[in-house]
Order: sequence, then structure tokens, then C-alpha cells
Amino acid sequence: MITISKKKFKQCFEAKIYSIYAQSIKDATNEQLLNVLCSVIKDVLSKRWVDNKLSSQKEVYYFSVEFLLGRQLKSNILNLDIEESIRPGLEELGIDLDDLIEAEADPALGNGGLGRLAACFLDSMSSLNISGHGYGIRYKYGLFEQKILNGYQVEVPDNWLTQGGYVWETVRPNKAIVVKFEGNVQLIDENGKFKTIHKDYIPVMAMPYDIPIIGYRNSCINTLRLFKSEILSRDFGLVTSNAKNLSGSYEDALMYKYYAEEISQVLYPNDSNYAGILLRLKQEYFFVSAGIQDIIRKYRKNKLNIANLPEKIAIHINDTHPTLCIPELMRILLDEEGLSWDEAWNITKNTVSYTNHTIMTEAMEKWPIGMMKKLLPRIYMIIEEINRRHINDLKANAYDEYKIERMRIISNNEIRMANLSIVGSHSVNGVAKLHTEILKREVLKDFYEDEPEKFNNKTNGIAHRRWLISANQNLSNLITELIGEEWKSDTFKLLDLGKYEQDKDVLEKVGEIKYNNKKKLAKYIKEMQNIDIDPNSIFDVQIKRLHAYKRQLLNALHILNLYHELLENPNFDMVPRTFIFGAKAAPGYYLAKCIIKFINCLADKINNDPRIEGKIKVVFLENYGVSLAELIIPAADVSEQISTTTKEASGTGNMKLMMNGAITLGTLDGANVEIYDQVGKENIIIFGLTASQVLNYNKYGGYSALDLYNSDKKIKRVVDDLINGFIPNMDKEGREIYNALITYNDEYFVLRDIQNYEEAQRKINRLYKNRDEWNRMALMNIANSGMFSSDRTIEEYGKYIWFKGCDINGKYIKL
Ligand code: NBG
Repeated sequence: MITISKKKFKQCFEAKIYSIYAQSIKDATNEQLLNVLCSVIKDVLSKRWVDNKLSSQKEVYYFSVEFLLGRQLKSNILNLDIEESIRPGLEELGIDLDDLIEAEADPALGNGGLGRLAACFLDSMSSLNISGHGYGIRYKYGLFEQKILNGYQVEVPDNWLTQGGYVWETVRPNKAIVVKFEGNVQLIDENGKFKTIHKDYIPVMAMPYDIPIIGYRNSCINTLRLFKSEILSRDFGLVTSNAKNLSGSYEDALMYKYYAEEISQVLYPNDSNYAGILLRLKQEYFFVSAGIQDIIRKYRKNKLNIANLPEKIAIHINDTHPTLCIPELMRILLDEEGLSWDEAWNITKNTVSYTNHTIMTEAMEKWPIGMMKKLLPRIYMIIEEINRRHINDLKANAYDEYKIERMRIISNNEIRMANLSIVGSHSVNGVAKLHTEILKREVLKDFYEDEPEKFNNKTNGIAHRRWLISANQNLSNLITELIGEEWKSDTFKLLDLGKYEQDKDVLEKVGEIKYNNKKKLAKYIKEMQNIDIDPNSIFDVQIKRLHAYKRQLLNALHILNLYHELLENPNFDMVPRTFIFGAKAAPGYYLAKCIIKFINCLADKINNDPRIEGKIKVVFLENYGVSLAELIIPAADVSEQISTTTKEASGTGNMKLMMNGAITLGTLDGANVEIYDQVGKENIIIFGLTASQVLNYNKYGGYSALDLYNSDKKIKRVVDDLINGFIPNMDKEGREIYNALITYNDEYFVLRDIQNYEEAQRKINRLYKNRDEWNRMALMNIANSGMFSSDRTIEEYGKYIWFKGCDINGKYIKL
């Protein structure tokens, strides 16, 4: 455990402010004070951090093109357990710790669930004492900052590094790595052995920036290493003698600078929309190659036998973006270590494992052969050879030609990254039970039938330390008061809360904590958007990326319908409701942007209509991200998880919300199914099409949105409202949505589920009126959320994927 006394802390702090900024505390800005504080904390932990790198455990490397860390100060203080000296120490210096916590930039180096999951996994790996590290990209600009102007989403660059760097990072120029793009590859025969020569390539330097990932009150500090792309520094002159001559004219030099620096410039604002462009491929190879080279360099330095790599190292690829780990590792084993194909292939397969995060076909990456060949000539050759051998194996199994075609890695002039990932790894997992079943039975059926033992499920989880202990301190304290401290390191202990199910006092306290969190959120909404919100209303929350399959539209159409009901019947029985949305749309995703405009226009109309006496309020919160989620989630009563069944691989917001006592209103999709299993049918509201109904519609057709529109008056009314001017200022957008629903037959079955959804919403209304009953449901959700800690998820990855056959010290266990 790391300790620092209040006195020592104050001394260090005062010394630092002079040495870094040459000024006194009273003249410093909050950003400067924050910098100083983080720097003092880094001093305290750096020795431990260095020592950690010497561990002899089997190491896990988690490759992800996104990491959505969120602010780190609060969680680092929590994990290091140093608040007791820091808070009063700062106070004596006239500084409020909470102001500094708020001053920290929130690094938005991800789009949504996939990136946030990666951050939760890092947190859990450290907290479980696993030597597990992340590799990613240090984007200069993270996900855009969202502004809402006249109801439209406007994207503003996220300039998160303005203060001259990130407070938690340490740059390591001595660990920089060269990544090679383009050029020509020759294979020459040297006394019967192949040798590869890569000439005229463009070298790009990967500069590592390390961020410490601190375990919860243990001694483990792992590393998230993010690479920034730069031009080659002079020190690399010798090792890159075959590189293209880039020091010709001034223009050449400028072009080269642009080529290199562009790579880590921006994060793709894209989650399940596939952006088929060259820069993305460059980004993927850039961080993968740097990471794999880094691993091998360290491995060699420790003088370990390369044949034992799978016993010492596990490489995990988060979705297909890091798939090039497979051919890159092959390249190093073949070209640099001189292994035979079979040796290299065995090592690679036994080292790499892969997680699939979506069944949305547009998110299944494919790269044009021509692009890959030109950008990564040697990697392309290796992929071709992997494909050739793979097809031979398939033929040997006497599979029919259609099946072989579906399983090819290269087909139709494209490289299919999911197929390459499956073939080149020893484990393939989905992220919730239903999702894994759909992979096995539908999307990846051929591969599953071929190698069933490879497939497994690892239901996602969330870092309960951030999402409950830190984001909802009052609830966390109440839990500890009731059942003791143990739940913090073993969340299954939360089950003990069940014994208070009928305890009126406890239920009242749960309600009171929620009420206070709602007041805090209401205050924020008033400050930011000048909308008055009643904390006694039901806070109904849908926060996630904007995508048609997530069906924010279903929510909005239901609000519109409710509004009509109220207008028609002012005595309509309903508890006042505040509908809260938070969502960013990918900038090129037009329908998603139209839905944002629709929600905002609807909000305008409803919030300003005195006839409904404030019974409905609609709030679209700007710039949804990790920090805002930490404010919204503790204040939510209802958790909207209403995706078209089969489409949401897991969802993780659903877990955060239940853990904070919100009641899930959802379809039986993704991890909602497991939430349902945990809490039981009396503590969750389920509606909508089942997975098999959706799969049947997809396979055999038979769905007609137009029939529903023509036969159901309420549906007709809300759909017509999209285009009849009832909601002002959205003519174009309303038409676009109308067309998606009617002309294009409502791909996500919004109209099919609307009636069912309305009934479910009425049930929520009824239940909420009985405050004790509602609070009991909330308590039971908290009590049963234990399995959704990412600690449980990571334990499963460890046991069944990364350390299979070994313990975490790399010693073989006979299974
Ligand atoms: C997302 C899924 C979510 C899931 C997260 C984390 C992608 C490609 N997939 O349902 O949509 O919870 O991954 O697994 O971002």
C-alpha cells in the first residue's frame, strides 16, 4: 500500500507549484493546481509502477483502438486510498479537491461501449493483480464535442491536450518504435532459407505515452501505452537504412511530416458504421505493429525462448480493429526470428484471442486487397498464405463450395477481418449469452461448426468502483452501513442487501439518496439548458450512442403519443415524467442526426406547452460522455434498454443503471436477458419481439410497417406528425424518419413494438406510484447487480482464455 502523510503531501505540493510554475498557490489556475496535484501523486506511485514492470507473471496485452478512460483523479485517489491526507491537506492550502476533480479533461478516446469496456477491463485487471496492459492510440483529437444548435448536432473538435499534455501520461522516447508502411518486399533464397527484404518503405515513429492504471488498494499498477505517430528522429537513421529517401525537397519533407502525424490525429467518430478508408487501416496497423514489436522487444530482452511465447504472453484483440496482430506476429516470427511457418502459426494461434462486439454487418471490417497490398505489402503476403492454407484445410474437410466461400479470409477482392481473427486465434467470444448464441447459430455458424471448442461467452461487466463507489458515494455508504465493506472487493456480497427487501427504513433511505441525486442532476440541467425539472417526476433515461437499432425513435414516438393523450384528456392519469436523452451521432450518419433534431423539436414543443402543466419534460443533454454519465446514472429511475432484439450485443449502460437502482425497461436483448435472470420478472419490465421473432422476420419477411400504420390509429397519428407540421422546424428531418419507417419498411421494427412498449410504460407509471414498492425494486436491482462487475468478467477471461492451462504466474496447471 502506498501512503503519504498530510504534512508530507503539503510540503511536496508547495515545492512543486514553485518548481513547475514559479508562482504561488493563490495565483494559480485550477488547471495548474490539478497538474501539480497529479504530479505529486505520480511521484508517490512511480517507484511502485516501475517495480511492477519487473513481474514474472504471464502478461496480458489488451489491444484496442479505443479506450474511454474518463477522468482519473478521483478514481486514482480512491484506489490508492489517499483521500484522507489529500483532501484536508489541500483544504489547509485553501484548495477544494472537488474543484480540481472537475478541472480534469475527460479523454474521449473512444466512441461508446467498446471503448468504455476496455477501460473497465484495465481497471479490473489491476484490481485483480493481473499483469494486464493496454495498447492503443494517443489521438490528438478524441471523439468530437457535441453542441446542439437549433436542435441540430454540431461537431466541435475535442482538443483535450490543450494544457500541453495529459496530466497522467509519461512519454518514453527511449522506447519509441518504427512502423513501416508501403515500399517493396523481396523474398530471397539464402541457402535454402527465405529472407525478406523490405525496401523503400515509409517509416513512422510510434512514440509511447504511458498512463498508470492503479489497482484498488493493492500494489498493482499496470500500464496503458498509447502511441503517438511522429516523423522519424535522427537516432533511427541506422536501423532504417532501407527506408525511402524522404529528405529530398522541402515539399517532400512536409508531405512526410503530414503522412506520419496524420495517423494519430483523430479518433474515428464511428462505432457500428464501417468507414472504409485508408487512414483507418493505417491507424490499425500503426498501433498493432508498435505494440507487437514492443512485446517482442521486451521478451527478447528477458532472454526468453520464443517457442514459449504463449505461456508467457496473452494478446487479446478487442473487436476486429487490432486483427493485424495476427499477421504482424507471424511476420516477426518468420522474418525476424526465422521460425518455420508451422512453428510461427502455432505460437500465434496460441497467443491471440478475439472478442466480437457486434453482429451489425456494416461493422464487420473488410479491406480492399489493393489497399492492403500497397500499404502493407509484407502483411498482405502473409494474409494470402494464411488464407491459402486455411482453404486447403477446409477442402480437406470436404466442406461444400458455398461453405468454403463463406469462410474464406480473402474473397471478392476483400479481406474479411472477422474471418482472419477467428482463424488466427485460439478463442472467440461474444459479450453476452444471447449474443454468443447468435454468433454460434447464425453469424459465425460455419466457423462454430468447424471448431466449436474455440467459441465461448464472456458476459460484459463494468467497473463498480467508478460506477457505484465513486459516482454514487451516498448509496455506496448506505450499502456499507447495511452489509459491511466486503462487497467492494466481492460484488456478489451485494446479495446480502436482499434481506432488507421489506425494511421500510432502508427503502426510504434508498429513495432519499435517489431523490438527492435527482436534485443534483436537475440543478445541472437548469444551469446548462435552463429547463426546470421536478425531482419528484420519474427520471426516465436513455443514454447511449445514437443508432437506429437502439431505437431512441421508439422512445420519442411514445413521448409524442403520451403528449397527445394528455392534450385529449387533461385528467389522464400519470406521474410527471422527465425524459432524458444523451447521445452522439456519427457525423456522417444522417438518419441518426435527424432523430436528434426530432427529439429536440419535440422537447421544444412539449416543454413550452402550458396546457400539459409540466407533466412531461424532455431533455436532450449536450455532449454525452463518461463524466456526464457519472452524473446522470445515479439519478435515473428508469433505464431505457429498448434495442431491437438481437441487435445489441450486450450493452453496459444497462448494468451501470441497475447497479445504481434504476429499473430496466427493456427488450430481451443483449445482457438485458441476464439482468432479467438475476433480478427476476418482478423487478424488471420487459416488452417487445423475441429474438426468434426478429430472426424469423429477417429470414422469411412478412413484416409490413405500412399495414400497421393503416390499421392502428395511434401509430398513424404519431407517424403523420413527423410530416404534417405538428412539430415545427423539422420538415426535412421528419420526412427522412417517415421514409425510414414507412417507405423502407421500418428496419428495426419500431412500429411493431410500439404498442407493447406503451403498455410497459403504463406499468412503470403504476408501479412508481407505490413508493415502497418502487424502492424495493430498486434495492433488488442493486442487490443482484454483483455479477455485472467487470471483476467477474475479467476473472472469467483469465481462467478460461488467457491463463488456460497456467496460473497467473505462468506455471502450468494440469487441467
Ligand atoms: C459494442 C456493442 C455493445 C457492447 C459493447 C461492448 C461496438 C462495435 N460494439 O452492445 O454495441 O456492450 O460493444 O462489448 O461498439
